[in-house]
Amino acid sequence: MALVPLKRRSRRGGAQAGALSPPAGPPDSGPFPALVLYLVEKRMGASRRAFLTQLARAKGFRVDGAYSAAVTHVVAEQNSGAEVAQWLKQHQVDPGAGGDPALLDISWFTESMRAGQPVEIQPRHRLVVTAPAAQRGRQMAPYACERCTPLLHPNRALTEALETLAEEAWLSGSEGRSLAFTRAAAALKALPGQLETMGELESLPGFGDHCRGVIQAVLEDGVSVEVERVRLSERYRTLKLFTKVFGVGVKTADRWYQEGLRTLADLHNTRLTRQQQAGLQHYEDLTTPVGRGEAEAISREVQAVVQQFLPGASVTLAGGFRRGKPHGHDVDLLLTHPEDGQEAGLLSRVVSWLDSQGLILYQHSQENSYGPREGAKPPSASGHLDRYERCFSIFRLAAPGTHRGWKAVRVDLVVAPASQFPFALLGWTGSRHFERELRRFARHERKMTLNSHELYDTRQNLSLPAASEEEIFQHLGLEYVPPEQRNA
Ligand code: 8DG
Ligand code: CA
Ligand code: CA
Repeated sequence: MALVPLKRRSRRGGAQAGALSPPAGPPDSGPFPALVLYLVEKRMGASRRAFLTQLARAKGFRVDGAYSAAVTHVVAEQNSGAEVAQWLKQHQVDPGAGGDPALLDISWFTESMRAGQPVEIQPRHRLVVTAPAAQRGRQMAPYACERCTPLLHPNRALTEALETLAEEAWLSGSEGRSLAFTRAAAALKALPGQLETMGELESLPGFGDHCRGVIQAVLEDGVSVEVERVRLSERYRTLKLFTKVFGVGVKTADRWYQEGLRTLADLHNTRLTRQQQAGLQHYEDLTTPVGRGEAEAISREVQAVVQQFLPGASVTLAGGFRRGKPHGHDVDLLLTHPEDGQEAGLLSRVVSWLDSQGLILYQHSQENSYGPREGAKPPSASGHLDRYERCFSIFRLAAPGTHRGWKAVRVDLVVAPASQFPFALLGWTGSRHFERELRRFARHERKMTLNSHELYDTRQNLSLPAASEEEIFQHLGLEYVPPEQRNA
């Protein structure tokens, strides 16, 4: 099916008929005179709406192009009941002129088309209109990507306690448990005020008994004994120490711990990869936070080299710095060029040049493995990591005033073609939890798969293009969340 770019589609909304919008329906006639259908264009798209309209009319249904009080059945695809109700409120041409149409999911429509006549409306066909958040005791939206999460929030002591447990679970290989603590912490980060009573947790999603217990302890005693025990435990401290070495994951750190290794000095007697050797050699620098000024200096340096090899190409600072963090553990830079394909080969030239100037202390590159056939099939829903050409490196940044005159800084360089850039930017801005929640929302609420390359609609079997992050949120039916509010 041909795809209509989102921008053109969304301007042609609903009641105002556009070039592709179906004209107003015929007068009451045909085999089903009691029925007047209206198809909601939002998320269905103009071309699919036109196609479905034609199909229904060919089967004798009356389908109106404009919404009016005559409409008896409103059919929507991938919209919640609340969204359709809201849409109707905005597009009511003649308020109060009667008309209490059934709000139906597309499943009712497809079953009716198959039957050649309107099928009886079952509860599963109806879109449920839930009360707006304000009427439900200000229940917080369940997905982090539906909320604003600023960098600074008033519940730091509580979130740090939960995040310690999340980290401990992650270091123990319990991803599910880790995620539960992370989700609870993320909800607290979105609260505008300080949490003072246990009762306030009722409005937050994702708080099980364990999380509640931790919160209660911190609220009542100032500390959670469990959290303090974790913080002091030898295993937790050692695994944290080891996983901070560039190139060391949980499995390796755990193995070293089992083998009795406890300090960085112990690591000198074990076999290390080239990456881990570099990580150990520059441990102190790499565990010292990178300041925004340093990140911007590196970004300018890379921009100058990029321009030299490919005029018109750009460098964008992503990751935590784009979310407004003043410090980070590394610098994430996205390279692109306005014309697809021009960016090919750029990264290796840039890295070679920087290397030849002695500006790179370590690097390993990965080629782009996202082939042209890849876009035709849905990307893996669980695949967190993308397939862009990239370079994981350690830069030698000039640091005047320090005893050596330079500092080692971790830098990730990623190259994305312009057509995928908004997806890469969204994916590499983070936070990691915000990204995970976006993908979970896409999958469960929209039957779409999102990754750093594309958004794929599994119902329509097509990839939804986007020229900006805003358009990706629009495709997902989410309100736009600016980078500085993605600190979940
Ligand atoms: P920090 O450096 O300020 O401590 O934190 P951050 O900037 O938020 O985290 P990060 O570890 O640098 O990751 C930035 C984003 O990049 C994060 O949302 C995950 C995303 N990302 C991808 N693909 C890949 C990948 O292949 N590897 C890594 N490490 N991160 C990826 O979209
Ligand atoms: Ca980063
Ligand atoms: Ca990074």
